Amino acid sequence: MKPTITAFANSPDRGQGLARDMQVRWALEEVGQPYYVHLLSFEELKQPAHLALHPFGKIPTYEEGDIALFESGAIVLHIAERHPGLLPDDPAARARAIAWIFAALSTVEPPIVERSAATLTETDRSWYEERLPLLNDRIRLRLGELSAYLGDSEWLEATFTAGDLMMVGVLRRLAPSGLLEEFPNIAAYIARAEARPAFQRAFAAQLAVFEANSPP
Ligand code: GTB
Repeated sequence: MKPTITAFANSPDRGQGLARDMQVRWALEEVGQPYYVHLLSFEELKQPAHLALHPFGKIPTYEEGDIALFESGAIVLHIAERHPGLLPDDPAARARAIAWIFAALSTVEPPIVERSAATLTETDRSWYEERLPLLNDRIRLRLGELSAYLGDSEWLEATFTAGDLMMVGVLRRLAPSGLLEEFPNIAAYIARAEARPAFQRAFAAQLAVFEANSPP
């Protein structure tokens, strides 16, 4: 059955593929699963129809038959478990790949989200100039650790997995910060992932939505 996902009708990222439907689209493209997209306005996100699907009124969601999911990590893991291509068959390697999904979302992402929130909502506050370097240092700590682990490897484990997909999805949000340039192996890792045909298809699909809904 063809699943339906939700995405922003007008993404605030202006088509950069930074909203989290991108990870879900990318996972579906990696495994060759076609999908429908239900586009929602910000107002619709908070309406009862969507809240019944997503308790926090956000995108993305995923529906397939009697399965209704929210949270990009849970959705990507579900896709990876249902289709070959994003999780290794070997149980130990599979468990490691799943650990990287959690690491991306619960260890690497929090300081990145904190920085994004500050740059979006706190630039006019008296403490902002003092706070930004602290937020950057928290991110540098995680990037340094990730960079040391990655070394010269192509992916986090022996092959590309859902763990890389989620990690790169998180790291891409740092593009405007200038922090990635301090870690050339992480910048190269992101570029490698972005060069994957499945990423390119997912990126083009979300960009097409932005372009279709933008005035010329
Ligand atoms: N933990 C959840 C998950 O991983 O699925 C978080 C979901 C989430 O934050 N969704 C956001 C949302 O629906 C969109 S992705 N927000 C609407 C709301 O809360 O009302 C976060 C996001 C938004 C915008 C940009 N951007 O403009 O660059 C990047 C990322």
